[in-house]
Amino acid sequence: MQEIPCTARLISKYLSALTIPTGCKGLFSITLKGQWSFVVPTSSAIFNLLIALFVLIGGLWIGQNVNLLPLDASVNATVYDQLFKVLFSIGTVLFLGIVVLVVLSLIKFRRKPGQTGDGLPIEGNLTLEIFWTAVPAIVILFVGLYSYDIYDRMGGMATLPNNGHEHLSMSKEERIWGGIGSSEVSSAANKGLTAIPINVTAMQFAFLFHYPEGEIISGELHVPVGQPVNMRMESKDVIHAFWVPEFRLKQDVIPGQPTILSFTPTKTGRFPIICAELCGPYHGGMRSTVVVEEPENYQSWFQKNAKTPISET
Ligand SMILES: [Cu+2]
Repeated sequence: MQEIPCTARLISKYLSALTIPTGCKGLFSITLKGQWSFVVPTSSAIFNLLIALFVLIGGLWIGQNVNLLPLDASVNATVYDQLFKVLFSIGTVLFLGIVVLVVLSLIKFRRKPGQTGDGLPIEGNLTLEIFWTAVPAIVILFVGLYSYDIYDRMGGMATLPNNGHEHLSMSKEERIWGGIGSSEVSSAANKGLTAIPINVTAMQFAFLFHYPEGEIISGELHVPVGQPVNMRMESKDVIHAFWVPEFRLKQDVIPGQPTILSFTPTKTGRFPIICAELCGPYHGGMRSTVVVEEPENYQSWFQKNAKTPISET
């Protein structure tokens, strides 16, 4: 006879301790280590309702109160976080629901002592099939529509005027792809704020930031807090991606197809810029820093570095 592993024997010992007292239809009692026990009404609608409520409220509470994201440091971070909270809540409710169902089924439908026959020959359940088709369909449709709405609010669907880059001689035929935050730039323009234009060049394995207004080329991105920044990004070689987790922004940087990324930083600090597209052997080291400063500090950095002749390579 094959030897049963220790863990399996231990689990079976614990499960065999869960007994249904004779004469207690619809009840089962759990006795652990013979020290304490409790009785649960398994068939009761109230019990099922309580479990469903626990899963729903518990999942929603975790989704709304457990924060897995880093500091939010840009205008659209708060918009993104709303979507994340909704997705995390849905995910937690589903996860808890599945785990609770599996654990309850393990206890309720376990093999009883002396049971040697096969299980019931169940051939399908139309109600159940309609239920488990409809629920995911509704959830996915809601997530899709809500994500689209958030992307739209971030300015992802806005038309791409050549904000702040008028000085660049771009042909009319040139297509610019993917722009997040364009609406921020236009709403800032209405308030009399001008977006700072920055050209980003990505290459294996670095980001270069070019400030056309001061002819500055920097390996570090410096921006003032509270002012919109409009970046036009292009790659010299392969596809890279500009990602700042604290800004909740990620945009591909593609060779031959400029992409636009706009944002307004809301908190000062140094945040990591990470390449988020596998771009070669040193992809993991392709990092830079965005330094968000008070406007006066930014101005002094800008004045110090402006028009410094740096030879482009
Ligand atoms: Cu890269």
